[in-house]
Amino acid sequence: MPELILALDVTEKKRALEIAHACTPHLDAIKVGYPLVLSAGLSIAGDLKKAGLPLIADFKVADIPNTNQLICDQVFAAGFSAIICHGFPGMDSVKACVASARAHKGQCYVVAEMSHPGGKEFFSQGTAEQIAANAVIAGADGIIAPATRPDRVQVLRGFVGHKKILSPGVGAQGGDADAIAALVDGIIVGRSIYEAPDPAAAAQSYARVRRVQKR
Ligand code: OMP
Repeated sequence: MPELILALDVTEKKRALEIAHACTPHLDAIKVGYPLVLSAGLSIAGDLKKAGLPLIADFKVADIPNTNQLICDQVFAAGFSAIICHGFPGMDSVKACVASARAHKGQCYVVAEMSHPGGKEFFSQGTAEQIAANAVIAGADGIIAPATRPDRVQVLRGFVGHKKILSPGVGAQGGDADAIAALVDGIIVGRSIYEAPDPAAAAQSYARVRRVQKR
């Protein structure tokens, strides 16, 4: 059954913590990226950890192996439990993120194909498939694949087998949570929850995906 992951792209610390607190009963994890960390600092991880949920750091790490490892080590030391990296810098760069994750008993997810319209420009012609296959070889825990293109998620499932697929792009980007739920292991939802008049009610509504059986 897929997990519900809140993308907490809120740039005001107090508001971010309020939303996280209110939504926590309906969530399986919280994903934090540049918007919140650049405004509130990396220590936001310590504040959010009090909610008791796994914290995913979405820094889409995309550098040489040594720099990737240095970045990931900081992320895990701050209290995050997972890192998202890009796969296009190559297998060695992904392996560096996986190694850091393992050293900290954390997880590593690799972006295989992006959810926005421009995501079709370069993650095409077999590139996404190759990134997904590399993620498996590198020992990553799973991939990120687009809820906006369920057909592509199905193709990429063929490359990752039982590894996890976390899928952003539902709601604000047009993806259908119910259509993608049976295909993936986690659904990432941002604006449709944190911009809702009642974020907790929106999270509770999306939490229906947690009852969907995987195909
Ligand atoms: P909403 O579009 O507001 O639901 O947010 C989606 C979240 O998922 C944001 O934090 C994005 O940065 C992230 N995301 C994508 O939208 N598309 C991708 O292809 C990959 C990610 C991601 O890696 O999480």
